[in-house]
Amino acid sequence: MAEDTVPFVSSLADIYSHDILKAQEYRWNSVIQKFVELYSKEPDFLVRSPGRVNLIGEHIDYSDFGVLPMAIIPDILIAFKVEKSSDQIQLHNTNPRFKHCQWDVLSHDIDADKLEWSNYIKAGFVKAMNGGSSVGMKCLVDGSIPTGAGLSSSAAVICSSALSCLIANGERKIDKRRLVDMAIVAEKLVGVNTGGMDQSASVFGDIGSALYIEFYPSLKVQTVTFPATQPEMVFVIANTLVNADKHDTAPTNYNLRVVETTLAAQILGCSLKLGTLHSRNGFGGTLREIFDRFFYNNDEPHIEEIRKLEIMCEKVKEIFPQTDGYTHEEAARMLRVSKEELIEKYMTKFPIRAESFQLRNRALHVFSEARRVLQFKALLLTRPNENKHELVKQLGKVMNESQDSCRNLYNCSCPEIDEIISIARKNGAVGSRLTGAGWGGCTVSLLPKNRLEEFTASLVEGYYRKRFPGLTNEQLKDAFVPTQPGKGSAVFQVC
Ligand code: NG1
Ligand code: MG
Repeated sequence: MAEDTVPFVSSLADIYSHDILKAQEYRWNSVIQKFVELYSKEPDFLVRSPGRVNLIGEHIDYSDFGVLPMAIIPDILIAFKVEKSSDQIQLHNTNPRFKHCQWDVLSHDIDADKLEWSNYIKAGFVKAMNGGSSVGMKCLVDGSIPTGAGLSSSAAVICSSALSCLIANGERKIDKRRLVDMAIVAEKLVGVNTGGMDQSASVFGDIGSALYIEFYPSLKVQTVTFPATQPEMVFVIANTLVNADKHDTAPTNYNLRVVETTLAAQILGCSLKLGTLHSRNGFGGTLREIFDRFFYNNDEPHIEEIRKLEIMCEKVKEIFPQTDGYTHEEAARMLRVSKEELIEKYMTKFPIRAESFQLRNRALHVFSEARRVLQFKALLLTRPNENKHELVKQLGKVMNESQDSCRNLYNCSCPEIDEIISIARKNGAVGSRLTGAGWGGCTVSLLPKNRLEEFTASLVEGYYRKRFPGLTNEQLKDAFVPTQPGKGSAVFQVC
């Protein structure tokens, strides 16, 4: 089981593995140097929170089903100095794309309709200290996670800003679960009705392990190490370089998926007579709650979880026969409320737009993806002594099935993701899928290490050079993100 409080470290060797230590030391020193140039003082602390790659379990965290991500090396670093006598927060970023800003400690206003980078920092502050920092701070942010790539740059910013604020205000023993909870609510302030996967992975990450994260009935994180395979396997993240913007109001909107799955849960609850559900994501009970209640009522303890999830898929097909979606009127009728009530409750709290709700397909994706997570985890944990080839094949197969479901039932893939995945599977990947919210962003592939070169070359020629002929070699290097599982949030005190 993972440790409980955010570690304070005195050496970067406690955060990064040997092979990347030198490069990170160089980076951290440059951040400190830049801080001194800007503010003519050394920072008191540096905190960091990493991005994550989700191996499997896409778009099911907000339905309260378990997911299997791992923290990655790229991270957000915040260097800061506490200014007790000041009432100002000063914020700089090492990347000139993100403009300097400054605000009064008493007014951490956030306008969720405006996409400003400082909103993410403010949101972390507001939720960490119940209204914001009570001391002034000088901050410098440095990020190495590509933005809009499905690698949780936003969650990493919020986790590290909430953490900085707690420390600046005198806290030293910071419970990881508390930090995760703050970061989840903070992300909602910025306008995304997020699940809890990214924040949990960023805070709880562990060198060398993936994480199995459960949300129901409360947050539980288990580390899962990878079995040795012959040949050795690696996960590779390849970025489509197409931005996935969750704030746009297109029908592909992330918030709409949260509404569709929540509506499906409420309607299943009515049809299966499961009684009043507990509101968990601000709208109503989740599909996970439906699952639990249904089997509790039907008292069938002998059935395996995986089979139970298949049974839920059969129920979904019975209750939602329409394969082409449900209009507002139809959904309202099934829920036994008026169309106006439905719109008021589900469509006004977060930016969203929709002509119809794909209740059947979304619910089928959620229950079947939850099943795939259990299958994937079981494969990782069984460690068979023989037939390691078969294990790898099975892992790849589950990843591919996840991709099919994301594309066909959840409609969160896009042509660029499909293209990378098709090239990847023909050139060494045993499994390849989108990771994160989709609609652009990154893919993750599982492949034998000895095919890495061929795999990379095929994507460079078959995808990057064709789609982005002007890409420099430096940009091309950034298209592949380092993928060893890394440590979660940590604090470094500058002496
Ligand atoms: P990304 O795209 O990495 O920000 C989003 C959500 C997750 C999860 C995934 C889909 C936020 C901050 N994160 O991740 O909670 O739902 O999509 O599995 O909204
Ligand atoms: Mg994000």
